[in-house]
Amino acid sequence: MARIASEAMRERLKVYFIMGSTNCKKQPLEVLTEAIDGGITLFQFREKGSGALVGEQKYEFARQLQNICKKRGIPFIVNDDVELALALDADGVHIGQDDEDARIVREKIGDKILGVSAHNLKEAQAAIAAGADYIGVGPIYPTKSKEDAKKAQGPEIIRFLRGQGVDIPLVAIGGITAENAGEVMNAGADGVSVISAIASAASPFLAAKQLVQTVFNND
Ligand code: TZP
Ligand code: MG
Repeated sequence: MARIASEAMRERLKVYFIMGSTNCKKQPLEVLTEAIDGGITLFQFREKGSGALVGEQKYEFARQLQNICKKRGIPFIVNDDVELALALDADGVHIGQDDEDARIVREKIGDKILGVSAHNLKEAQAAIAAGADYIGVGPIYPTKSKEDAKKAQGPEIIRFLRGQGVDIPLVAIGGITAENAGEVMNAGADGVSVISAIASAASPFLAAKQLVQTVFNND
C-alpha cells in the first residue's frame, strides 16, 4: 500500500465528520448512517469527555462504526489511539500536539493516513516534516465540543497559512456550520470538519446534506 495522494486526500477532507458516543443526541450508529447518507466524505472516531467508553466497550463500539464506514466506502480514522487504529486496521490516525510525536506515529502506522492538528505556521511545518497527510486547523470559531480548545482564530489563520506556502491538504475545524462553511472554504481550506453541526442536529442526514451542498458548491 502506498501513502494517499494529496489530491485524493483533499477530496476526502471535504466534509469530515468527527464523532464519539458522548456527542450524539440519537443512537450513534444511526447518526453515522444518516451522516453517510447525507454525503460525508471522511469519518473520525473520537471517543472523549465524561462518560466516554473505554477498554473493550470502546473497541466494540469503534468496530461497529468502522463496519458501517467499510460498507459505505468511507475511510475510518481514529483519534489519538494509535494502538486501537492498528488493532482495527483502521484507515488512519489523527493526533494533536499533545499526543505522541507525529514522526513516531508515522513509523508505527506505515502508509495509513496521518492527520495532525496545527494551530500556527511552526506546528504546520513540523507536521509536514513529520509525514502528515493532512493538517487540521482550528478552532476557527468558538466550539463547545472540545474542553481544552484554544482561542478561535477565524478563517484568517487558513488564509495566513496558505499565504506562507503551506499547501498540504488542510481541513478546518471548530464551530463550523452550513452557514459559515463557505467563508472557511474561501479562505483556502480543502474541507470542513464538524462534530456538533451533524452529531447534535435533529436530522444528521439533513445537516450533513446542507454542509455537502455548501462545500461542493464552493469549488
Ligand atoms: N478540535 C478543535 S475544535 C474541535 C476539535 C476536535 C471541536 C469541533 O467541534 P464542533 O462541534 O464542530 O465545534
Ligand atoms: Mg489528541
